[in-house]
Amino acid sequence: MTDEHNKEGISRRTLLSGTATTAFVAGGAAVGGTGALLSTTSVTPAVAQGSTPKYALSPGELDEYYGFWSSGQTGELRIVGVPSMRELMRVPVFNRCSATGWGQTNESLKILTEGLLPETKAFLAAHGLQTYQNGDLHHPHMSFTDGTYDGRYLFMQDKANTRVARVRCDVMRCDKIIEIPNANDIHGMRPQKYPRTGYIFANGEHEAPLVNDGKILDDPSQYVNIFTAIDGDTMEIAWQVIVSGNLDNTDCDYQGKYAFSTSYNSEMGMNLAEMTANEMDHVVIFNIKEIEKGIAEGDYQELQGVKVIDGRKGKNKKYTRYVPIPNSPHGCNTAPDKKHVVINGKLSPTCSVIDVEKVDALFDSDADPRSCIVAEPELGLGPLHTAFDGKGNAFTTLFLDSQVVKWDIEKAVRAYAGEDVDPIISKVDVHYQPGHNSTSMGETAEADGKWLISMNKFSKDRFLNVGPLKPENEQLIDISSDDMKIVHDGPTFAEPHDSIIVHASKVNPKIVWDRDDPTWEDARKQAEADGVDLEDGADEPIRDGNKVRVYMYSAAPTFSMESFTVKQGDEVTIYVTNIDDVDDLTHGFTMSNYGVAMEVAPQATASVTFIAERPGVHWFYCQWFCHALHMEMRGRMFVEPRSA
Ligand code: K7E
Ligand code: CUA
Repeated sequence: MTDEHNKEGISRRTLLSGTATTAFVAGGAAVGGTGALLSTTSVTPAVAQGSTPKYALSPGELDEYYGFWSSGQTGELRIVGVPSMRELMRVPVFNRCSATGWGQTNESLKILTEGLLPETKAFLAAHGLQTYQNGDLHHPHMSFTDGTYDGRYLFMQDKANTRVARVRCDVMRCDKIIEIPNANDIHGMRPQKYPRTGYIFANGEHEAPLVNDGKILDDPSQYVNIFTAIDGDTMEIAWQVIVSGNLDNTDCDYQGKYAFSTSYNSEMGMNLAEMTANEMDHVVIFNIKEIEKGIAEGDYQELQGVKVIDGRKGKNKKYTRYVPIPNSPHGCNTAPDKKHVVINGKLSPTCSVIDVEKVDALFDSDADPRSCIVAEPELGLGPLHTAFDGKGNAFTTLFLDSQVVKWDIEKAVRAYAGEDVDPIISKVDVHYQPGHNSTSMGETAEADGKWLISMNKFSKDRFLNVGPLKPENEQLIDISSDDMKIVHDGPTFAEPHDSIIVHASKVNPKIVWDRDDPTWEDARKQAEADGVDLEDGADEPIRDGNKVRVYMYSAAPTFSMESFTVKQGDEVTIYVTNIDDVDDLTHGFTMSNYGVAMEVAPQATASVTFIAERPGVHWFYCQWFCHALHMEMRGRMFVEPRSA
């Protein structure tokens, strides 16, 4: 890196305040001399040249990979084809979805409400709500078996409302959402890689009093943070650990022994100056077996029904170790070599590399916590996240430099040991300010080194101007050779943080639903109690006091009921079963002027409940274009006025 380049980097740092900039420089100085110099770095041009890029698929051609994308504050999961970057589907999770009725159907409301804490339900009820209407989904990750994706589930967190959700990969629908007690604002989240998932590790980012009931307010000395292990099969909380400092991102090893969490605020500061004051923050290493043993032996307190172990700094060295890391580390990424964990420096221009084989000694022999660090290359300004190609190389996003840097892990280890080698292979400009990146199969032992996605926070001039709010820009980079080639710009709506790229052979969703799917278990039971077969529907509404249940099936282009009559004020539940056993033949049910709409995919049952408070004639219709006579697929609800 030339001096001029450095100056340019510094000017870009106006994104950070003066305080943080000072801390940044301090952090860099703190590790000076340990990393290699950047003098021989070559910056590859941002535009691919030459032959037709292999990302371009012909019409009808299928992608080689599924991309599972977060959507940040939009709250949904997205499925993107890689390498084409075509958005294939949006899976509602923490958001409210107008198209599918997620957040309105009884089936989705059950999932959205059953995992909420009692006080949350009471809080929401005071606002006339059954569940939150927003979420902040950063990290989607697939379940693992033996170090690679197994195609069972996708897990994801909600930083906004402290939840963790699961999506079934067989139908690509969310089936579980739980709120995490004791913790605040789940940020980093990863599934256990080995032997299987197993645990979902979830970081509470924002510290607060452990019982946060208002008795303690502005007394940060009594604030803690909580690391949570969730059982991915049952979606119940296995245990929690109290830690010192906040928790940012997390990952775990390929041996099933340790999990690692970065902390950008070991100071427990309450403002920017305090949070960035220390030259060193830390990574917390969690000893999974010892924590399990401590739980089994009763070394915990029970809080809100959860077993909580004390792993604070200096408390109990069996459970946790605090490894000093230069100022404000962010990303935490385990390499497919099953040996190295890369901690991304953010305010420090370095990445710190932990050797998992040296972690045992930290717990067994009280070794210096830093003795597990085997490399600390200086990579550029603002390293946030690292991905891998499975060939010994790492790819780190440099937020402030607007670059991705490719570097050799083994050379970084040798340089740290004193050898005169430069671990940096190449850099590529990205547009602009990248956060996460991901490589094809890169967070598994089967990393294949074909594609890298740089998930850029700013798109500025890369697309037609759509007003002050701009899309993000996700760039597809060919990493099959040493000079990284950007082959595609992919605009996305607010705001993907993270993504994973999963080979299509790992995922095999159903074409139509199975009729015995548990999703509509409640509808099945109610129909049985009413003596109705869901697939046959009922000829008339079934009245039960002021509760009315309407059972119909849909078969293109008709609903089994042309009309039905209810009374004003009735609580009406409509059950629709789509009996079309045909690939892609989805119907919908919209009750006009009632704010009611839901999707019913082939062979599914969906239901919705509303109060028939508007008298008169109300058309219901199918809102999913299903047939040449789709417009004709409609019927009437007659609501008799109360006075009549
Ligand atoms: Cu870096 Cu929430 Cu994973 Cu965003 S976090 S970039
Ligand atoms: Cu059924 Cu449109």
